[in-house]
Amino acid sequence: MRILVDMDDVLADFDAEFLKRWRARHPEKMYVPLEERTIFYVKESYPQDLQPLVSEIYLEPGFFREMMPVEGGVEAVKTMQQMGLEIFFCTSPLYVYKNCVLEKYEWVEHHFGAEWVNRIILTRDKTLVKGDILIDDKPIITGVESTPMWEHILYDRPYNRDVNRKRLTWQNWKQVLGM
Ligand code: U2P
Ligand code: MG
Repeated sequence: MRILVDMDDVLADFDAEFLKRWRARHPEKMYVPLEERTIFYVKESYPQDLQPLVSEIYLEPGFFREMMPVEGGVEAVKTMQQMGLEIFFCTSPLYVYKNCVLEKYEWVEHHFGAEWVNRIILTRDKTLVKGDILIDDKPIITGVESTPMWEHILYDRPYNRDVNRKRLTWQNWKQVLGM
């Protein structure tokens, strides 16, 4: 059984890192609390005039490296591996990839250990990757393969709750996967 695990907002807390930086830098400006997010992309969740300031934050050096782990995620992935499951990280770099690509590798090395860097699959098209399950917070995942080999199980987030699909968190993954 091969499990593909997404990184941003599944293992690394992109939304929390963004909100922390946004509120510190622009305390006078509006913000969208995580529970009120209905749109996957943080940039699209903000009014158009603020969008350049939003992307400025997640494009800056250190953003991807300094994200906190999502609670329970590192432990869950290591437990899965100990149970004999084959784990790969399956993550998409930003289109503006300069800091993000290097820092995703650094993040995995720091939070999982150097040997786990071998398990990173970095791709803009996850439908091309072979696996049994893809755990990902993105509501709809599309690419050149119209029928990917994996089953998409949602990592539960406020902005994907309108999608009717099996979902889990790092608190209930064993029950959901029947393990
Ligand atoms: O857009 C490419 C990838 O960057 C992460 N991302 C980007 C913008 C945003 O608002 N939220 C977000 O998570 C996602 O990376 P992944 O979850 O694949 O690791 C998105 O696919
Ligand atoms: Mg994600």
